[in-house]
Amino acid sequence: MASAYLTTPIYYVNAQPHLGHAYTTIAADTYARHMRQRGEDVFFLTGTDEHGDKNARVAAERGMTPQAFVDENSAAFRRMTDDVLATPDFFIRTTDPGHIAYVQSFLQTLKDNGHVYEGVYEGLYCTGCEAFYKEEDLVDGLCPDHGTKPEWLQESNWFFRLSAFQERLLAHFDANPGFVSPASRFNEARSFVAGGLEDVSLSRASIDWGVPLPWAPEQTCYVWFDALLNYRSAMSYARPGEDLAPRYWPPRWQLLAKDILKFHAVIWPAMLMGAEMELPERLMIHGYLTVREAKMSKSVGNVLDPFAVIDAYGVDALRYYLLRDVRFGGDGGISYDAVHERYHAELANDLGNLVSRVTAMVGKYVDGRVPDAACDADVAAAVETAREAVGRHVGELELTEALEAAWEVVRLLNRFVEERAPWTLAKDPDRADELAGVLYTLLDGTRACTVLLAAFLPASAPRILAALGAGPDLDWSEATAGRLPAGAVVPGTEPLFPRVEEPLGGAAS
Ligand code: ME8
Repeated sequence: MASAYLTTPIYYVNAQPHLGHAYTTIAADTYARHMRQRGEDVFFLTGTDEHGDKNARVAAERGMTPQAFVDENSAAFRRMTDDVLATPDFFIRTTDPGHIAYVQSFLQTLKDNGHVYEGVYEGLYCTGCEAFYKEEDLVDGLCPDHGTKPEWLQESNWFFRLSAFQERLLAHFDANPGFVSPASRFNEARSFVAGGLEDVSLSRASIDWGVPLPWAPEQTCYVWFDALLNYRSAMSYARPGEDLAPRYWPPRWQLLAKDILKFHAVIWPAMLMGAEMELPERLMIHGYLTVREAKMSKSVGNVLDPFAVIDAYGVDALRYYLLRDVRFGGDGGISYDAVHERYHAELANDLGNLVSRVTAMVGKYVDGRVPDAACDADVAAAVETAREAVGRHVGELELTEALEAAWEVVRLLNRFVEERAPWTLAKDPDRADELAGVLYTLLDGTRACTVLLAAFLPASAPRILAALGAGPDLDWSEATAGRLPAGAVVPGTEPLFPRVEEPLGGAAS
């Protein structure tokens, strides 16, 4: 059985989860669910990034201890994960004792391997990014992401010899053109490496809220080193008593947005090289969801509320909308109006009505049971085409293309109803066989298509299958025509995607 390890970034808990976080988690979950359907041994990791000055400062402002603060906010991210129906195999927190122990042993390995030295750091630091900036990278003296003034820092630190890895990194990029997707991000990361690398500070003297360096416990590990290691530390303690690394390492896909490309495509692989570990196979750098042109972010505050969308339209509407409206990989504007529009046009009309109409006709014309007939050959062929395309696209994390391929079948079935007009066939007893074939095709085609869509629409897929009289099996082998057993009762359903009168208001409309 193939194993598939995939990760999302671990999110900062300095504020509440927003749609941007839900987006990466939903995308990764869609992949995880799909690969489970295909019988792969999936390990899907997400979680929270809890150390660093950013959290300590907000905690202090609230009069809380950092631990109490991160406990509360990590729980909000955990709830978000559940609310979007994500199914991680482990939810990591960087305050887990298992993670802390792993970070310490990894740092010791880096040091033992000669990649760590002591020096003095002087520079501009943005707490929002938890990163150092060069003067020339600032915009009018302000952080390009946060619009805040970075602070001047000078302290004695331990450094990671990143510069020593330039050649090896370049060789890795050149030997693995699929290492970073899409290609534009690959080029960006490669040229960053080619432009020359400076060593990076791996510890901070002035910050207490972090993992103490094993050899200099008065310093804490720079939060990005601590955070990146989550992907590897989870392997060591997610299943007590079992080292998961031999089974899952390295990750097949790591998902993230372009804001943290450099950390993942440059520092992270260099750290792994320094510890003589295998690098992740591929990084998927998706774009930003933007609201009226501006990147959504907690620090900027122009967020679109995923929970409001879920309350109004249901979780599948959120998942579908995010992966359908913005081509996965690129940037895209989102709005409550667009959610409203796609929900009604595609989920309610194309898919929901198809299920309602077909099951109602089966009730009316053939006693509410699956007719004994075969699936139409053209529909069966279209299902095969879609099955191959959905599988191929999801494998490449081309999630929008995968949805489009599955939707071809939904559209075909809608045309099939109109063209074959079961209501006309039902009037002529001599055409009973033809009617049976048409209704079987509609039931079975919708069933197979639902299996294709199940990773995208995890709440609705089981309801649709039940409505059609199909069993709950989502195994990929079911995504083929002719599996619906004749004679099964077709219970039908309440509307799957009921009308919502008004779009949500607020910032995005
Ligand atoms: O950077 N559009 O955490 P973070 C798309 N803790 N995706 C978005 C988004 C948007 N507008 N906003 C956020 C951190 N994201 C670090 C990561 S990993 C070792 C440490 C998603 O809370 C996207 O995946 O700022 C982005 O990379 C991530 O959230 C940043 O989350």
